[in-house]
Amino acid sequence: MKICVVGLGYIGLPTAAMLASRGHDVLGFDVNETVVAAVNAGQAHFQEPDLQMLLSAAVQTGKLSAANAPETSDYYIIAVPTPVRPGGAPDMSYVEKAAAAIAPTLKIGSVVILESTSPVGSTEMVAEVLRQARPDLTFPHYKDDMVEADVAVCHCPERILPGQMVRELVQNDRIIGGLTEACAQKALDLYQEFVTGTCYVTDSRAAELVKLSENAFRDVNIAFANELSMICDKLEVDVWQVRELANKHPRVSILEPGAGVGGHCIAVDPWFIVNSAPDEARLIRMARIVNDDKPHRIVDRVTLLADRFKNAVVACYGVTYKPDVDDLRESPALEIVEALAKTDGLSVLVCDPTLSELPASLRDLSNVHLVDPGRAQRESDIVVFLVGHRQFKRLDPNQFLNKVVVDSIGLISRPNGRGV
Ligand code: SAJ
Repeated sequence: MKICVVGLGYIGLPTAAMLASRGHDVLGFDVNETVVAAVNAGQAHFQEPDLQMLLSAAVQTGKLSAANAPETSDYYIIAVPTPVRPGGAPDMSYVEKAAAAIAPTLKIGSVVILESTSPVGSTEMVAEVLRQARPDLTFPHYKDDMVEADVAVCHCPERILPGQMVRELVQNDRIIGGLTEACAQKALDLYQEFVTGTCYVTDSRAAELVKLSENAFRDVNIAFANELSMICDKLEVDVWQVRELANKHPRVSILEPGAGVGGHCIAVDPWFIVNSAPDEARLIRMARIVNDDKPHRIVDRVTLLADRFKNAVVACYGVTYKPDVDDLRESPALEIVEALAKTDGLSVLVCDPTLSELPASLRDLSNVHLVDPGRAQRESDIVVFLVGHRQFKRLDPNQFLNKVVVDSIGLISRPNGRGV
C-alpha cells in the first residue's frame, strides 16, 4: 500500500516510520525543507525513545522517504499542527493547506485521514476543501451512507504521549471516526494492521469530541491539583501529604500539582471546546485559567523570597514542558525562568539534563547560565524545582538543607521522599 503522511512533526514522523516498518511504501510530505532533508538522511529532528532506530531502519530499507510535495496514494494521513489563536479560536490553516495540497493527487479509492486534534466539524471541513478542489470526484457527507463516495474521509485522532510515542502508537486503543460508516471501515483496515489495542468505530464528530474531551479531562484534573496546591500554600498545609492521604480513598485519585501545564496539546485543545460552546464550557475554561496562572504564582513566591537576599542567585531545575523530554513548547518552567531572568537583581542558574544549550529566549541574557546540578546547588541561594527529570530524582535532598527551596513538583518534599 502507498501511504502519504502529511506533516513530519511529533506525530507524523513516528507514524510514518511505524507504517514503513510494517512494509508499506510511505512518503512523508512536509513543507519544511530542513525536516525533509533530515528524514531522508534517516535523522529524527527531535528526541523520542526508539524513534531514531525505527526511522533509520525505515529509510535504509527504502520504505520511507520524504519530499516537499505529496504523491498519489491509497491512504493520506494528515498530522499537521492545529494551534490556538489569541482569544481561543483554533487556527485550522495548516489543515486547510494540507487538504488543498493533497487534493490534486487524489484518486478513486483514496482514503484521507485527519489525525490532528481538531474542533468538531473539522473532518467535514476537510471533505469540503477536497470537494471544491476536485469536482471530478465524489466525497462523503456526514452520516450520509446512501451512496459510497470515490474518496473516504475520516478522523482518527492521535493519542500518543511524548516520551512513550513509539510504544503507545502500537498499544493504545484508537478511535476511528468516519464521515460515513464506509469511510470508517476503510480507515479501520489500516489501523488494525499495526495497532494491538482495540479500534473503536464511530462518526467523525464524536471522534473529534472524544479527543478534545480526553485532553480537557486531564487539564481539569491537573487544575484541581494545582488549585489545591495554592489552597495548601495559603493555609500552610503540605499539599503532598494532603494528596497522598486523600488518594488513600478508593475513589479519589488527585493528579500532581506542578509548575503549570505545558506542551502543545493539553494547554491548547480545551480552548477548542470552549470556543465551540462558550456558555456551556465553564469548568473547562476555568481549568485553563487556573493552570495558566500557576507559573505566575511560582514567580511571585520566588521573588518574594529573593527579597531576603542581596542579588539572589536562583537555581532552576528543569525548563522543558514535562519530565524526560527535550520539548520546550508552551513550557511553564521556561515561562518561570524567563520571568525570573527579567526580575531586577536576580541571577538565574538553569540546569536541565535534556538540553545542551539554553533555550533561544534565554541565550542572550547575561544573568542566565546553563550549569550542571552540582554547580546550581553550590552557587545558589534559592533552589526552584520545576521539572521532575529522572536525573533530578537521584539528587540527595540533604544537600538542599541550607537552601531556600521552592519545590513546585514535590521532588524532595513528599512524605515518602522522591517524586514518582
Ligand atoms: N502535568 C501535571 N500534573 C500531572 C500530569 C501532568 O502538572 O499530574 C503537566 C505536565 O508536566 C505537562 C502537562 O501537564 O506540563 C501535560 O503533560 P501530559 O504528560 O499530561 O500530557 P501531554 O501533553 O504530553 O500529552 C497529552 C496526552 N493526553 C492525555 O493524557 C489525555 C497524550 O495522550 C496525547 O496524545 C497528547 O496530549 C496530544 O497530542 O494530544
